[in-house]
Amino acid sequence: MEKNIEEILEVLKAKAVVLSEMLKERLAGYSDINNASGDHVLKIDMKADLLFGEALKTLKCVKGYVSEEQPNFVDVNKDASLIVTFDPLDGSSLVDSNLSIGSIFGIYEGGLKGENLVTALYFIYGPRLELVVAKKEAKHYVYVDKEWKFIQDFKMESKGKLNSPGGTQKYWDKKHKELIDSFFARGYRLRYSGGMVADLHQILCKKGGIFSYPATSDAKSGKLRILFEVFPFAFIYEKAGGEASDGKKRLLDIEVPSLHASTPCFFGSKVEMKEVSDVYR
Ligand code: AHM
Ligand code: MG
Repeated sequence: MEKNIEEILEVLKAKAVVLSEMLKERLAGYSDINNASGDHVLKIDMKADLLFGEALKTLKCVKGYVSEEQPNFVDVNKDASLIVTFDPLDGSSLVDSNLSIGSIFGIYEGGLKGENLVTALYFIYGPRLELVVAKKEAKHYVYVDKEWKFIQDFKMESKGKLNSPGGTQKYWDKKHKELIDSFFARGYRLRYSGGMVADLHQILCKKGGIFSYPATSDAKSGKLRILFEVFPFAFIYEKAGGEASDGKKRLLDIEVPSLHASTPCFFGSKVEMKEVSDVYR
């Protein structure tokens, strides 16, 4: 299985280099398509989806894949055992303003359940192209001189200083607002770009803090999608020594009701995550 995962990683790394070059043109135009979550799809979202999807289709070890930009599961080889889920371009509403965006992947052995996740990774397209890939550890790489160079294993401290609160504040419930306010009252600093890859990557790089995207009165299951965004980051945070929950339960233990389902989610270092669970349980 290890060899097959490496094969998938090599293909995704090559395509991320291609995508990062494509992003250097200002491809901020919209297509006339809405995806399964109702988002208006950018042309570059479709290109990214095609780039990764077509590459996965060439691999014998891939049973199939699900993309945020495709309504259904895509079959590849029925006798293979690995399934890939991906958000080909997360944070694409930031393309026009030239903020960092990313691509997020989960690799499953068996069905699409948290316990079957064997590898999770993301690419971040910022001033530099970087990769974080978690199997046993969460490993951080940078692409320089046509090579992926290892930087570090992420190891979060028990407590951080950053607060990254998602969702529209007027739709937060009272206990959530009090929780977020209490972090600020104790000196936590606001860090929120609107792209979860960059926001969660920053917390990992600074070794701690809290990112939240709660249930709100206008989105009862939150916004972020379990398979494309939440499970991969939950896996990466746990491997980096952090935690990830929906407030009540460990995220990797939640059910997946449908391919495009979303969930409230919290990611962070242990001290902040304990406060989340005290407020939400
Ligand atoms: P996308 O997949 O359409 O780009 O949406 C996901 C993004 C995340 O990167 C980010 O955390 C969230 O949406 C931001 O949402 P909001 O604009 O409500 O703060
Ligand atoms: Mg997304």
